Amino acid sequence: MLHHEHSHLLFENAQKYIPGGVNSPVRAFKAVGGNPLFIKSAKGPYIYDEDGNQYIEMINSWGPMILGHANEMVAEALREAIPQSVSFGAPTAKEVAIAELIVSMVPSIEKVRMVNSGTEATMSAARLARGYTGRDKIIKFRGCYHGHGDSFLIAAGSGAMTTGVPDSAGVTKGTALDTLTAIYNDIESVEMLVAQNKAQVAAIIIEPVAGNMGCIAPQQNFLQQLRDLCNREGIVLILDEVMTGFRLAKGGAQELYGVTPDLTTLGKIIGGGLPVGAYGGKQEIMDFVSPIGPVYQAGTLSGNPMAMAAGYAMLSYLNSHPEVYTQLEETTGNIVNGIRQNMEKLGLNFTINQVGSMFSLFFTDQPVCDFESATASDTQLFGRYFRKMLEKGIYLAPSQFEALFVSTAITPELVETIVQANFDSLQELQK
Ligand code: KE4
Repeated sequence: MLHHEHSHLLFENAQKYIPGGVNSPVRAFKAVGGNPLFIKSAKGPYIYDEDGNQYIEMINSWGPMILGHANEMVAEALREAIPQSVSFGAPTAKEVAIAELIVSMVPSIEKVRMVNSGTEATMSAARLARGYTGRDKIIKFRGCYHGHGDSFLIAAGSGAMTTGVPDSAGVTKGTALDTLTAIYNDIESVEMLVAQNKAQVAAIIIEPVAGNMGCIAPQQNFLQQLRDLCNREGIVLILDEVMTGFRLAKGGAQELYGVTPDLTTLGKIIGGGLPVGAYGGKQEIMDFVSPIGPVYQAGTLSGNPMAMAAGYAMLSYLNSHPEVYTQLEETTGNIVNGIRQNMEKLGLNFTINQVGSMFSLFFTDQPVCDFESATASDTQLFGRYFRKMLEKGIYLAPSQFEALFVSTAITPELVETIVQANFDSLQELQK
């Protein structure tokens, strides 16, 4: 039995000063029960809590740590940057270098603006689409999460689902009226909203592979159908690749599925673990952004030298080592196949969705292709499974409605350990 006294004490104290004791809701373990672990350090595939327990890491900071924790190349880039001072609030050469690199890696991005989080990226992209089209409404999908911008906290996924309330207090009726929600993988639901709001929809924003209601892939040519609809109706197509960008391929999900958005939002991996977001796309649209266009957007720490150093090191490595993606696909496939074999042995038939190095085990025997089918999962059973895996030293995302992320630090031996822990946990759940 693992001991968590230090985490418990820290959590008690944290709750006196921080709402819920955490700086982001999903970390509070509300969806799985028990108290959150306080993490002290991490290295490669391992993460260590304040009580010295070691876990194999499957969250990887919700995506950024694609090369494993404390990657030496990223650390070296930061060590080199620190002596120059850590922030200027002025243009730097590194910002130009990373912008040029992103443009070269993601063909649909002709110009890019750096911000400090995925939320800022999606908020800015939505404002830009409205400014560019002169229209007010945004279409999002039930269960997709695009950060905590007001326009997106309607039928949101991820942490919003751990509180049992996918909407948020504090979002005005006016804002909510301008956000229309469609059903993932259901093009008719989108076409209906567009028809009912003729010439009023500025943008459709989607996670090209959903990760915030668990991992859900776009079916057949769903993304291309959205692309065609946007072309017909003069709507800006925004692919929110905060999670999938530089994770599913060098060029993200848009490379994998061959769909060209008008705007792309980025985060997570782009900062190598430091706070970075970005939005970019067609020059014709991006030139609407201040100071050359009428759409204002700004940020004190946008393009921060430390974040740029870490992000540039990370992206440079991924750009010159595309074999990382085949390695990640293979490792993740081995984990998923192992879990499938476990379920066969145990007579279980839970659903697993995998895309590249993202996957989710849903505690339902039905296909999971949208918010409704995802929420048919047995979240109580997931909570028990989560705690058993934690006991066995496997650190999973503390919610059924999150994707797991595999890093290159996961070796074949660790795949075996993860698969064995899964078998033992599923078997114990049957008792
Ligand atoms: P941030 O503001 O958290 O950097 O990014 C928001 C965001 C935007 N778009 C997508 C597709 C995202 O997945 C996210 C953030 N992802 C969650 C994990 N599911 C962040 C974890 C958290 O909220 O603590």
